Amino acid sequence: MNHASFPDPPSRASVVIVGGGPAGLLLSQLLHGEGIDAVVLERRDRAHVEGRIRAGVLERGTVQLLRRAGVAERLDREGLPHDGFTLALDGEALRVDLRALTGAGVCVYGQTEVTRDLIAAHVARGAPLLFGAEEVALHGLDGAAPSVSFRRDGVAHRIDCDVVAGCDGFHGASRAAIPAGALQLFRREYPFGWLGVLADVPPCDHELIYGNHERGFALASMRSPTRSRYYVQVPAGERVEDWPDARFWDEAALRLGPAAAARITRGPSIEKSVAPLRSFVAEPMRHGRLFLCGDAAHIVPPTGAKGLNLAAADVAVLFEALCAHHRRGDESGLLGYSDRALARVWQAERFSWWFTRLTHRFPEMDGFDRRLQRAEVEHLRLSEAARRAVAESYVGPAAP
Ligand code: FAS
Ligand code: PHB
Repeated sequence: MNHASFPDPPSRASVVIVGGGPAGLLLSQLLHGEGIDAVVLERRDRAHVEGRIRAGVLERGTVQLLRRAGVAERLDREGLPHDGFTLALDGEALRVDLRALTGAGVCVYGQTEVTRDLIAAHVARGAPLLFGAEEVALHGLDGAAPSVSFRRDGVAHRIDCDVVAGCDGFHGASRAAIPAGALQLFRREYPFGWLGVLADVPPCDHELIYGNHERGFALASMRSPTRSRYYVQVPAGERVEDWPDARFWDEAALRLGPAAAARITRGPSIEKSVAPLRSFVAEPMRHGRLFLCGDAAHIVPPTGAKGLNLAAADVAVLFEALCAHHRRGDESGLLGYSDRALARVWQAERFSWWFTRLTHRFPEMDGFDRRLQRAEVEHLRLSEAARRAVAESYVGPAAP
C-alpha cells in the first residue's frame, strides 16, 4: 500500500472522518487549519481516489471555502470562470446570463482536481489521511465516547474520539451504522443514467450547453480549454461496452443541436462511464455523535451540478459547529447541524429534480409533457424573473 506519505493511526483524535472524498478531505483540512486533530479513514488507495472523474462545476460558496482551507491556489490559476450557460431545446438555444441576473457566476474546475489539491495539502501538512482503511466500524455513537475500528495492512486499529463525521458517500458504512428506525429515507430512482465521456479535445463552446432533444438529454461541459466532458442520457442499466466512441459522438451532436454539433471536435475517450441518477435524502443527518456529510446523507441527479457543492455546504456548517464545540464546549451548532444542513439540501433537491424534469426524456412522457417542457423554456425566454430564479439556484448562495 502507498502509505509512505502518511503517519500511522493515532489511538485518539477529536474527530474521526470516515471517507476521503471531497467532503472528508475538506472537513479535515479545515479542522487542521484550526488546530483540531482529525483523522481521515479512506477505504480505497490514493491512486483510485485521485483517479475518479466526477463533478465539474463549483459554486461561489465552494470556491470561498476552498480558499479558506488554503487549497485554492491551482483553482485560482486554472479554474474557468463561467458567467452563464445555454439551454438548447430541440436545438433552439437560450442563454441564462448568471452574472447579469445574480451578480455571480460559477467556476469550472474538476472534482478530481479539488481532491488532488486536498490530498496534496494533507501530505504537505503530514496530516493523518489513512488510505486502505478496511472494515471500518463505528462504535458507541449514542454515548459520550464513540470510537472507530478498522483494519489496515492486516493490522486491527481502534481510534477513540469525540465526534465521527460520516463522509463515506452513498454506499458507505456511516449511514449504515445508524439503526434503521432512527432514519427517515426519501428517494426517487430515475429510469435513466448519464453516460459520460472525457476527451482531450477543445470544448464546443466557452460555456456549458444543456441539451433537451426528442431522443434525450445531453450536456457539453469541459475541464480546461483542451479537455472536454460530455454526457448523454441513457436507459438505466446501460452498458458502456454498447457505446463505442463514434456512437457517443453521433448521439451527443444530434441532441445538442446543429449549431453546437458543428463546433464539436471529436476524439478518443480517455474515460467513459455510466452514472446512475437518483434523488435521496436521509433525515436526520445526525445520530448521537455521528454527523453525516455529503453523499452519505443525500444524493441529487447531477443535472443541477449540486452534488459536490452540497457536500461542501454540509462541511461548512459542520466545521463551524465543531470549532465552537472544540473551543468553548458549545454544542448548539452540533445540535442544530442537521436542521441547518437539510434546509440547504432540500433546496438543492428541488432544483435538481426540476432541472432534470425540464431537460430529460422520461419514458412515461407523452406529447402533453413535451409541450410543457417547451412552454417552460419559452417562459424562461420571456421572463427575466423566471431566468433569475433559475440563475440563483444554479450559482448557489453566497458564503455566509
Ligand atoms: P464521495 O462518494 O465522493 O466520497 C466518499 C469517499 O468515502 C470515497 O472516497 C469512498 O472510497 C470512501 N468510502 C466509502 N465507503 C467507505 C468505508 N466503508 N470506509 C472508508 N471509506 C469509505 N456531482 C456533480 O455536481 N456533478 C457531476 O457531474 C457528478 N457526477 C457524478 C458521477 C458519479 C459516478 C458519482 C457517483 C457522483 C457524481 N456526482 C456529481 C456527485 C459527486 O460529485 C458527489 O456529490 C461528491 O463526490 C460528494 O462527495 P462526498 O460526499 O465526499 O462523497
Ligand atoms: C461536469 O462537467 O461534469 C458537469 C457539469 C455540469 C453539470 C453536471 C456535470 O450539471
